[in-house]
Amino acid sequence: MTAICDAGSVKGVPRYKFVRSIVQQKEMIRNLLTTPVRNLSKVRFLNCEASAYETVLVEKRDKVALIQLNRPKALNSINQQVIEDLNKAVLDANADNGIGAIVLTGSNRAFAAGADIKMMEPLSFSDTYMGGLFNDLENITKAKKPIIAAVNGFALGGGCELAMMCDFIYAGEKAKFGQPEITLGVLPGAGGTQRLTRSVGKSKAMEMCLTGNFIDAQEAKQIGLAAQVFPVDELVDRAVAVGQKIASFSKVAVALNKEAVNAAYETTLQLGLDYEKRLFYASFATKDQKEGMSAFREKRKPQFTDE
Ligand code: CO8
Repeated sequence: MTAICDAGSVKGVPRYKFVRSIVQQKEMIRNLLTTPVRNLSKVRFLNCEASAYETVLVEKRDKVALIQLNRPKALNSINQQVIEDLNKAVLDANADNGIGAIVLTGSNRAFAAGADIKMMEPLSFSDTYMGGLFNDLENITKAKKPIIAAVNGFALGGGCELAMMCDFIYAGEKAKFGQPEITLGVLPGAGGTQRLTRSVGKSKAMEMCLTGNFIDAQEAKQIGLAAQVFPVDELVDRAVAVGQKIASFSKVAVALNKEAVNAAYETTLQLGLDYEKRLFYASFATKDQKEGMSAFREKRKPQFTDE
């Protein structure tokens, strides 16, 4: 640890990047040794680059990219490597014309148990502030293609925040959501005080942030945090099936819908309604609008070309 702290004094290089390299090298080796070969053999990697990611697995299931956080020994806690891998995986899927939706999941035990506490422990204010700790995680919200979070197990702290960055959440029956940062002497730093409040209202968000208490899947659904609850073993398949349904629609229409719903978070009702109307009018400039409406009139299935 002394070496790690000394390394942090190198001018212009945030200390967490040194912590990251040492902790993650160990983690990589552990993952390599513990990942069951039978699981890897089922996985078809996008771009055939199995080594492209250290901490996520990417599987292409027809028109859906299934991205799985894969840091099992640390319950998928999020460090810089996870963020880099996740961003790249989402970016690749977003750029792949054969993909229409993305499902983000973890393991049955943990979607993600938060930011990596061991990596954060030695950091100073200037390390985090000047280094922009975790800023890059927000990049996944720039994807035009929808991202469904399929949450089994723990989604805590940054894990809950990551799930909320996705477009909607499906929960496995045993999922647990929480913002336990208060118990560590900090606060949510990636949307837990903002997205959660907009999602479930002030009273529940405040209770979760101030107590650190977890809520279960049923409560998450009841308060509107999760859209649906599924049995643990069915969750990913159900999320992928919904992803396939979304992927069967015009990609342009899907992206316009996503953009319009997200605008509701950012603006007043009247400005949001005006924005929605402009996007609605813009959809009439697409070939897919003509195709969708003529297919309805001709009583046939539409053939969207994403134009
Ligand atoms: N960071 C690092 N390691 C972790 C984390 C974490 N967040 N969570 C679990 N682990 C590790 C444990 O240290 C343990 O490792 P080891 O075997 O080497 O000791 C291993 O995962 C298994 O964990 P447990 O033995 O504790 O498993 P349990 O089943 O007993 O408990 C819990 C599971 C309840 C999930 C427990 O591990 C726990 O409370 N974890 C911490 C949860 C938490 O406080 N999360 C919030 C972190 S702070 C945060 O997220 C700030 C967000 C700011 C922005 C983030 C953007 C990404």
